[in-house]
Amino acid sequence: MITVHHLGQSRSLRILWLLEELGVAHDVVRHERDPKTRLAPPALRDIHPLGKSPVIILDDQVVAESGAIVEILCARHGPHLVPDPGSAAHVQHLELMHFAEGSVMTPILLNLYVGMLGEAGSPLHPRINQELDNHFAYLEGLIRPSGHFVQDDLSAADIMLSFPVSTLKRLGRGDDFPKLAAFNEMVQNRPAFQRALSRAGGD
Ligand SMILES: N[C@@H](CCC(=O)N[C@@H](CS)C(=O)NCC(=O)O)C(=O)O
Repeated sequence: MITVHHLGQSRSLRILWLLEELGVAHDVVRHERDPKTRLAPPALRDIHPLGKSPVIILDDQVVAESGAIVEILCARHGPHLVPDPGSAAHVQHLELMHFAEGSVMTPILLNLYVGMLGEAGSPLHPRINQELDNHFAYLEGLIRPSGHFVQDDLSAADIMLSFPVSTLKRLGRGDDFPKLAAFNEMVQNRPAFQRALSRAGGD
């Protein structure tokens, strides 16, 4: 059995979505953010020392880090979501799996935290915006005519990239990257994504 520790309004929704796409039975434990700080509650530290989400319990083993969780679940239950090893698509897929957490999240988080500084953070915003544009323009250029990254159907990289792409709307940049906006729409319209949302408690 798989248990997913899901934090409300967080990137762990990707794991619930993946499990719904794969039709794999799982339990969901929802954790609420502190209403003031927006941080995870202390209960998540009882599950994993980092106190972050997603965390899953898989055969009694605690696994953190979205990319690792997605890879493990695809290897067990969804090899069709990963291009054939040895293919050029597999190489690009691997790059994007890492890009999703390792690159594009950096300017997104900098924007969030520096934004909290108000006026004091203003000297940093031009550089942060440059990097947001750089990373999102790269992703916009990778969307295939099918509306997906890498393959012409859903892949694990689509699932990993869905979270950073979803932040564009909140940044007020949805119209600047129309292919990414359409990708976001496609994700939200998938029945499995809708099921994941309802298992997550609506956000
Ligand atoms: N790279 C990690 C990031 C984990 C992470 O930062 N999760 C956020 C959710 S969006 C979190 O738990 N934040 C609450 C906190 O830091 O207190 C992953 O992808 O699993």
